[in-house]
This record gives sequence, structure tokens and C-alpha cells, in this order.
Amino acid sequence: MAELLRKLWKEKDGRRMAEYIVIVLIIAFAGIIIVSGCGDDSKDAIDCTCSTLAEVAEQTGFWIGAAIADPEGDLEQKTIGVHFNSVTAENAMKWGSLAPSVGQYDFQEADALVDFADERGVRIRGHVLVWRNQQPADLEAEVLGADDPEARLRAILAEHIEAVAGRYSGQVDTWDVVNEPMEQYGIQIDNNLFYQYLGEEYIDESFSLARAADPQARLFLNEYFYVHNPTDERVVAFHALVKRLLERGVPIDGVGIQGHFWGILGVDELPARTAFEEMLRSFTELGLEVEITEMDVSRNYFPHAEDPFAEQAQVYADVFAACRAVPDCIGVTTWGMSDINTWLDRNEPFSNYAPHHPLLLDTNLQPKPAYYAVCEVLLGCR
Ligand code: 9MR
Repeated sequence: MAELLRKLWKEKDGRRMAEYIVIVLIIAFAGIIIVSGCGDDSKDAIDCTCSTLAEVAEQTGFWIGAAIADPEGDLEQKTIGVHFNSVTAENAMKWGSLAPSVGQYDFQEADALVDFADERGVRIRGHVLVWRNQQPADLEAEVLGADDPEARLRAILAEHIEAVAGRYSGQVDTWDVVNEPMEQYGIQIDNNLFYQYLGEEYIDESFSLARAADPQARLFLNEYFYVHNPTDERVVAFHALVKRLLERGVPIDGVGIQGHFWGILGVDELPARTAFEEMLRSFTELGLEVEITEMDVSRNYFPHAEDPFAEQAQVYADVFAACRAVPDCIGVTTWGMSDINTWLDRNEPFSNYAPHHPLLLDTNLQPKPAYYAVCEVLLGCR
């Protein structure tokens, strides 16, 4: 090129030389644009294609779970391990399911779930060791009829936690040790059988027993809120309880926030992303992990919406994004796998408003807009 320019200069062919200079400048300019354009591309080059949720969750180090209603049914076979990398027994591991009568255990269903999860290589969240509901039918009579009800309850509690957490030691990754310690609507500790005889310390005792029975399992306290905001009085009261447990040295690793959005009782509010995130942070700041443990979003929230499933997708996106923004928020479990089977369609009073279509897969097990919204959040695209 330099040689050519020298020749043209010598021949005093100024016009042709000017033409060459313009061409060279155009080529150089185009080169700069291409090179800098490539740079920008590589910066924005996030692949937003959603393969399957389980795969994306694995890639991003996150738990995406589903509750299984029927561990021996075959529906699960189609979704667990494909869409979900974590499972929770919706009912099979509850005290009353395992022992319809105090001390009389039948582990068949729970064992089936654990084997199934093992085969699929998915995590198991154990739900739940101690809860006011779904207890052995004769638990209360057994305690009240004892000479020393407090001692009897303490012994039954220990026997139960040792039997269950001990049996699945090394297989259940995380236990909801105590579920719903708060009263149903207010801000007090629930006045259940355990509280009546052992006081708030029934929680301490349950966690210590669980730790002893399965030293590797992560131990969670699970609760639901109607308003997901760190300043909501129910959240504040629960937060204070968790702090008290920590101050008493209770071996608690995390807090489960259920995340049911029913949309019919007029008591629950849809989450605001920032408030939800701040609420999660208020727990991780205590040194705990958090998970959303039972999420569902009824379509009844959006009765007049042109596209209720797009609105539903936005709620899912907000909760997942809030969780992703908090480093110690490690996963979200939906309370069911697909809209085929949801407790909202089965349990009063919610069943009066069925169908709720609250989950990520539709009644044909196909991904819904919410599924893709969640995937996009995990991929950092939404
Ligand atoms: O989904 C569960 C449903 O099948 C049971 O009938 C019900 C009994 O109370 O429990 C449901 O699961 C609950 C979970 O264990 C704790 N948080 C609230 C869930 C929905 O009620």
C-alpha cells in the first residue's frame, strides 16, 4: 500500500491518490466498528434459551423443587429430575401419615419417595417433623391420659424425631423441623399441644433432637406470611422468634418462607419484589439460609386480566428474582408439580374456587409462561 502511494505521488496522480486514501480510511473505519461491535456482543452474550428448569437450576447452583402428592404414582416420573432438581413430600413424611397412631409407623410411602428421589439424583426436603396438623389421631389423648403429660409428650417427641430423622439420615438433605410455629392469623406463638406442655422451648428441643438424629441434615423453621415485607407485624414477630432461638443456641440453619398466594381470602397480598428481597435479607443477615418452600400463585388473583398467566408469570418472576438477589437464598419449591394436582383444588375453602392453575406446568405437563419467566430469571435474562 505504501509503495503504491509513493508511486502515485511520484507520478503526481493526485486524484487517484485521494481516491485510494478515501478507500483506505473507509476500510479502517469499518474495521474499527466491527471490532468494537464484537466486544459489545461478547458482553451481552447471555444465552436466554431455556432448556429445562432442572438443567438451568443445576447450572446456576439453585434448587428448584416440587412437592410430590403421590410418591407411588407415575405422574412424578415425568417431571422430577427433568423440571425439578429437588422434591418435598407433600404429605407422606408428616407425622400422622407415618404413624396414624402414636408409635405405630408405616414407612412404605415415605421410603418410596426417598428411593425415587435417590434414583433420580434429586435433593429431598423433608417435610415435616413437628406440626400442629396431621398428627397421629391419638396423640392428644395419649398425652392427656398420662400421669405426667409433659414427660410423656417429651418422650413421644423424642421417639418420633429419632425414628424419622434417624431413618433418613444421610438421605434427607434438609428438614423442616418445625412447621408454622406462629398462630394461624396473629403474631403469637401457636398455642398447640407442644406449646401448652413444653412452652416455646418445644422448638429448641425439636431442633436439638433432629441435630442429634441426623447431624448432616440442614434444619429449617418453616412459616407462612400474608404480607411479605420485613415490616409486616407477622414477619417481625417471626423474626424475633428466630433471633431468640439463635440466642439460645438452637441448632437452626435456615428459614423456610412458604409463599402461598391464594388470591381468594382477601388476607394475602401479592409480593413486591424489593420488599420480598428485603424480608429474605432480614433472615440471612442473622447468618441463616432461606428458601421459598411451598410456592403457588392462584390464577384467581387475576380474574379480569386479559392474560392471567402472564400476570402469574410476573409474580413468579418477582419472587425468584428476589431470592436470586440474596446470596443465601438457595432455592424455591412449588407446592405441587403441575396444575393437574394442587392442594388448592382439593382443600376447603380454596376448592370452592377451583381450578386455581397455580403451578409452573399446565394440566398437560407443558411449561406455562411462569415456567419460562422463572427460567429467564435464573439465566439472568429477566
Ligand atoms: O398440601 C397439603 C394438603 O394435601 C393437606 O391436606 C394439608 C393438610 O393440612 O396440608 C397441605 O400442605 C400444607 C403444608 O404441609 C404446610 N403449609 C401449608 C400447606 C398447604 O396447606
